[in-house]
Amino acid sequence: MNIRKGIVTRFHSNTLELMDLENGEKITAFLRGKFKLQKITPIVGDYIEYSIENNTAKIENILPRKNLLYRPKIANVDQTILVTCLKSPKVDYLTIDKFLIQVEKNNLDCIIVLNKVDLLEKNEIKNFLDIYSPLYPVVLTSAKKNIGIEKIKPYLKNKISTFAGMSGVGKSSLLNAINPGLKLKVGEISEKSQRGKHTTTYTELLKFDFGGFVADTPGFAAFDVYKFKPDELQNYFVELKEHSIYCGFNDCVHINEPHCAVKEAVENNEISEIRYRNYLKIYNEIEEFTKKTRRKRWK
Ligand SMILES: Nc1nc2c(ncn2[C@@H]2O[C@H](COP(=O)(O)OP(=O)(O)O)[C@@H](O)[C@H]2O)c(=O)[nH]1
Ligand SMILES: [Mg+2]
Ligand SMILES: [Zn+2]
Repeated sequence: MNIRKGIVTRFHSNTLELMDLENGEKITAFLRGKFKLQKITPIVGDYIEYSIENNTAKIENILPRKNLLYRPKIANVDQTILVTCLKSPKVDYLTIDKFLIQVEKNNLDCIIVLNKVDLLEKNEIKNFLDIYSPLYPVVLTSAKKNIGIEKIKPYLKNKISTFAGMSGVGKSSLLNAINPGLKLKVGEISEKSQRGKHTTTYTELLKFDFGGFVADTPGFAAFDVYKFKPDELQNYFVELKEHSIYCGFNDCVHINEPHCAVKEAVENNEISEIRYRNYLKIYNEIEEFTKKTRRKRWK
């Protein structure tokens, strides 16, 4: 039997679509019964081995997963491109930080794309860069004016990426600018339809002509931060984590403790005050959320 390697790109009711990793051919394949017995199902992003007999492709093996994201389900993601804008729609730094926390929680590499720079003043761009460029690679773009598109491509090449960010920031527009053949619908509120009331949606891996795959969905949701424990939160602010090893107390959460290296770093402008305040806000939001759900459980 001739065994070949592929990657799962999409699901249908009884079959799945895969792409042969050597020749890029798109193939519709059936699952073997053994997967049902083993209760393993391949998901989008899975690297698999398949065979072809009598013109029928069958999945033989699912190769070990590097990781697994859940909203929606997708395997083997290398990195997230966090797309944001600041105006139209207005996105605040708190929302951006909630996305970044999810990225860190899932241990993904992250590139921040600030889109719609055509709508911004120089000082608005500078403020953004002052906060985020010490922490993550930042690319400035305008999908509308075709600015910065070439700078994103090297990050995407030969990787599996997900595009995260609020609805309307320009994720689909950017993907179309990066690879015109993708023909993604612009102006569609995919985030809403994912919750699945009126339209059935699906995750699909799309291939870039220059190599690499992308899903137009994040694999996580910003509101999932409420499920974290408050003292776990600091691990997902990269610069807090870095400074916290010098705090006086091992279990310092950088709020009221003395000898706190994080608070010192905020005072010395080594940590952005905006980021630190967002940390406090999210910390409090998690505590409030935990109290509320506990109260509900007692009723
Ligand atoms: N001014 C401006 N508008 C943009 C830019 N990129 C996208 N848009 C517009 O923003 C809206 C939402 O874009 P879309 O790609 O659907 O966002 P998505 O929900 O993140 O996929 C559309 O009306 C786009 O034409 C940009 O760089 N500048
Ligand atoms: Mg979209
Ligand atoms: Zn501290």
